[in-house]
Amino acid sequence: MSLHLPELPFAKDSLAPHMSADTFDYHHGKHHNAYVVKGNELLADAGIEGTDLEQLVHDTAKIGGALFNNVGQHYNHSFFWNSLSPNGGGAPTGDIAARIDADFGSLDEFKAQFVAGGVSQFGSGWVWLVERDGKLAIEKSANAETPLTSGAKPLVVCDVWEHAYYLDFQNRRPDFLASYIDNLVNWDFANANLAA
Ligand code: MN3
Repeated sequence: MSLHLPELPFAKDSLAPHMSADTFDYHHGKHHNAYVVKGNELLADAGIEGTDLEQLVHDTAKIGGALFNNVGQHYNHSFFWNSLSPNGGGAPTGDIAARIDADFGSLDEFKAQFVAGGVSQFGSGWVWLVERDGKLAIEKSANAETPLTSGAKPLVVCDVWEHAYYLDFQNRRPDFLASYIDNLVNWDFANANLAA
């Protein structure tokens, strides 16, 4: 088995009301698990083994199709759980705070651009804070795609597939994205990725 469903790095009821235990039962327990199960089937069919997830993302991106979609979704979801924290949101600290001020002008401007990026992703996908070419940037990706495969360093991500927010926010994707920045985003994870 190359892919393993990670434990959530927090209690599944600890992000409510911003993200409910019901959402995690479906999103982590069913959606993410399905990508892991299917991804392992397709990796076995393709004769690909390996446990380094970033390497598997790079390798399967060259192949594409259902194989990449399942491996990419496993990577994206694992990154998303780590991008959330019961103590998240609010003003960042450390290097990421200074870099946001330098590259976006202010936390408010960063938030506005992040929400706009997630809202403008048509259909299913993701909105990311990345470091690319030495600058912080907001990038969106469709379906299972990730900026990792085009040379950026992902810092945090928010899932904008409807399954990420429909139980808690119904169709209000803009409110979900604002709540992510205000209440959930894990700045410690962003700082750790920035420093890596
Ligand atoms: Mn999802």
